[in-house]
Amino acid sequence: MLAKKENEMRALALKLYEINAFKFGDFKMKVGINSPVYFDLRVIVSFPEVMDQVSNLISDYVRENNLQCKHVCGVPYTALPIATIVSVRENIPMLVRRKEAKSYGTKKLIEGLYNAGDTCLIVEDVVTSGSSVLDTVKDLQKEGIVVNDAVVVVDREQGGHANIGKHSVRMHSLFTLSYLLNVLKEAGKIQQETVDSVAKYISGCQINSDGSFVDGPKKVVNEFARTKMTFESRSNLAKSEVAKDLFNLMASKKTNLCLAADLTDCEKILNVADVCGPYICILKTHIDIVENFNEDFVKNLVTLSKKHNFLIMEDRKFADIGNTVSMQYSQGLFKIAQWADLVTAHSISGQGILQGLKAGLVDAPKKRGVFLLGEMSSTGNLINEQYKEATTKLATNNADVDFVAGIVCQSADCFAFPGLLQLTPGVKIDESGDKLGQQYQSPEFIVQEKGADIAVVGRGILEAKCIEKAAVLYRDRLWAAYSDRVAK
Ligand code: 5BU
Repeated sequence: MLAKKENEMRALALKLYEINAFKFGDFKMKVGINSPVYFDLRVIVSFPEVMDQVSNLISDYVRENNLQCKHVCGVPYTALPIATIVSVRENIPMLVRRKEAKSYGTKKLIEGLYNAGDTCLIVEDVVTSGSSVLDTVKDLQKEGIVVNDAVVVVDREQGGHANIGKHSVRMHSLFTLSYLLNVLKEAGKIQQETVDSVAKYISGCQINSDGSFVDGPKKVVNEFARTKMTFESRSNLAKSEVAKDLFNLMASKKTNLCLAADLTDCEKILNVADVCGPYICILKTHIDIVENFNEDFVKNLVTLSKKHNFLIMEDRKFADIGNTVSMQYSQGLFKIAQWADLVTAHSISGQGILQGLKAGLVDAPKKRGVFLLGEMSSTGNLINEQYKEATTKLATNNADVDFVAGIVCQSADCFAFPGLLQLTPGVKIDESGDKLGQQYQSPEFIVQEKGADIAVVGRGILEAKCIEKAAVLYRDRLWAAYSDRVAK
C-alpha cells in the first residue's frame, strides 16, 4: 500500500516536471532576488488527470491524517479548483476568499455559509514564505473562523512551514522541494550539480513571512543564469529533443554559428553547405527564394548535413492557423517537415501554431523543433514588450513546449529558461546595415551583451571573397565570445 502511494507520488512528481509546472532557470521572485527553480501550478488546469491526482492526494491526506474541518478554502487563484474538487469529493462545504472585497452589494470577503467558530482547512499550491496562506488565514479569522491546518502541494522549504506555524496553523505538504529534486535526479532528468546548486540557493535564502530574509539579505548565487551556463549543462534542461541534440552538437563541434544560405540556386547552396559545413551548427534556408527547387536538392542537403554534422533550419516564419500551418509544413512543393530539422514561426496565432506543426508530423514522426519569433532585427518592426512576453510564455508554458527548441530574439532579457536556445540574426563584423532595414551588431556584442547562443550570419559570409575563411573567422569569434561569457 505504502509502496503504491510512493510510486504514485513519484509518477506525479515527474509528470509535474514534464508539463512544466516547475522548471529550472533564472526567475524573478516577489522577494527581489532571482531563484533557480520556479513553480507554476497554474498549468495543471490544462491536464485533468493531474488535477485529479493532486486533488486525490490532498483528499487522502486529509482523511488519513484525520484533519478535522467544517470547511475547505483554497488560496486564490491557483488552489481554487483543487479545493473545489476536494470539497466535492470529501463532501466538505467550501468557502471562497475574495482577493478584493466587492465594491457593491454585501462587500463580503468570504463567500459561503459559515458560523463564527467553524473550522476551515486551507489548500494552497506552492508555499515559499507562507505569506499568501497567512493572508487567507487572517481574512478567515476576521470572520471568527478557526484555521488549524493548511495542506499545500509543494513546500519550497524557504521558511513557509515555520512562518505559518508561528500563527498556530500546521502546514502539511504533499511534496517538498528536496523530494522533487531527488525524484528527478533518480529518474535521470537532472544532474547532481542541479540538485546541489538549488540546495545551496535555498539554504542561503530563507524568508520571513513579511518578505525579509531570515539572516538579512545575502549574496545568493543563482547558478542557473542562462548566459552563464555551458551548452552541455543546458542540454540536460531542454524539453525539446532537437534542442538537446543541438546543445551537444554545438559543444562537441565548438561552433555557435548559423549560416543563412540566402541564395537562389540549388547548386550554390549545396556548395556553400559543403564548404562551410565543418564550421557551422545550423544551415538556415529560405526555400521559397530557390529558383530550381527539386527533391534531389533537399536529399543532397540532408546528406551534407550528416557529413558535416549540422542541422537544417527552414526560416519559413509560419504565421497562420494550425490547420493551414500543418499543410504548409508537411505538404506542397517543399514538404518542409521531410528535411528541415528546425523551422521558425511567428507566435502570433498562439498555441495553434505549435499544434499545427506537430500535426504536420503525424504521418512522419521525426525529431523536429521550432524557434518562435520573439523579436526581430529590422528597424521599425512592430513587435512590442507585451508580444515578446507572450511569446516567451508560449515557448515555456503550455502542453507543446517539447516542440520549442528556442526563441529568435535580440536580447538576453527575452527569456530566462536555460533549456531554450537564443538564436539571433543581424550579425556582421562590418556593422553598417543594409538599405532595407537590416541592423547589424558585432559577433562579440551579440553573444556577450545580447545573450545570443547562436548567431545567424548571411551576407557577412556569403559576400566575402573566400566564404570558407569568412566562416572560420565568424566561427572563431563567436565561439571565443561564448567561451569568455561562460568563463566569467
Ligand atoms: P544577413 O545577410 O546576415 O542579414 O541575413 C540574416 C538572415 O536572418 C536572413 O535570412 C533573414 O531572413 C533572417 N532574419 C533576420 O535577419 N532578422 C530577423 O529578425 C529574423 C530573421 Br526573425
